[in-house]
Amino acid sequence: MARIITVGAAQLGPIAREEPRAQVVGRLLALMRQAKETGCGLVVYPELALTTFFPRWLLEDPAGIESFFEREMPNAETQALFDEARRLEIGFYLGYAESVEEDGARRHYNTSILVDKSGEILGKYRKIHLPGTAEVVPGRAGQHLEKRHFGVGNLGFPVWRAFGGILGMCICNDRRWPETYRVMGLQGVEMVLIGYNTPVGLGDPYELDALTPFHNHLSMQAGAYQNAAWVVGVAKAGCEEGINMIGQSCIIAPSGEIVAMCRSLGDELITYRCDLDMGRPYKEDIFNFAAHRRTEAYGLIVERTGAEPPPD
Ligand code: ING
Repeated sequence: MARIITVGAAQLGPIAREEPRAQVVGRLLALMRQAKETGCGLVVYPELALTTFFPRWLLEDPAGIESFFEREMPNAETQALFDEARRLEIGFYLGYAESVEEDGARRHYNTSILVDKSGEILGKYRKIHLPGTAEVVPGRAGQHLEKRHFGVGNLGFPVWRAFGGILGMCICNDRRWPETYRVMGLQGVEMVLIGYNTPVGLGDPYELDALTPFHNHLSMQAGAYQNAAWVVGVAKAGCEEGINMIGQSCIIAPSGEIVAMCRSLGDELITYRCDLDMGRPYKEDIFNFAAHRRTEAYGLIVERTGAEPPPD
């Protein structure tokens, strides 16, 4: 019997800096209900789906910074999302800023969770590839200070048996790195869920900015095809606090084809009936890792030691 997941990519428009969590959760609930009405068993929200993309600013007041983070999940503001998921019997991926006590210290991560149809958290991922800088880059229109606000994720790239298949997660900049998909691909992943907040550009050099939408899809389509997996990429889009963010959220098949894409820069749901067995012919033939990959011949044992540029 075909293993079908009907997936909803729930793109969000801008979230204002002062927008109350309750108002944002109301938007998420509307998209969840729309997803259920269209037969979805899983809905995917963007990265940092509860707040504005605050790493665009140099924030220095500790209490102000902490106000963008969640110390528990679910919590008072998000419990309604978990309750509705249970009532509707629909799972979800949610990106948010996580503040946690670990080894006696307060740590901060750019996090996503996978929640099943009973409203239980199945799995957690913490963003590993943190783009930008820890310090302000003078003269730049848009700053990108994730290295200042988040620690590097310490959970690896796990996958989970869920929704009838093998699912994995990553966040935003992770999608640009082939290692992200390959580590999950080596674990047999069949669907990768990705939330992103991507400014059209950081203002320099313009030539790269102009290609941001192209690079967005290129990265995810390549990751999907080369690992024979579905990829669901979901944006927080539009002009958020004066910064233009790309949209074009999409659902990508293991063939690398985009099968559904958002057209707006606001809250918008797209859906697709994803056959998890569509990746099988690719995994059994062209990307049969056991039959064709030869790590011992690569020169650098990339899985174990990590490749370093050759010495000068
Ligand atoms: N955002 C961006 C991303 O990787 C970025 C950073 C912007 C990279 C523009 C390249 C060009 O999509 C996050 N949050 O990682």
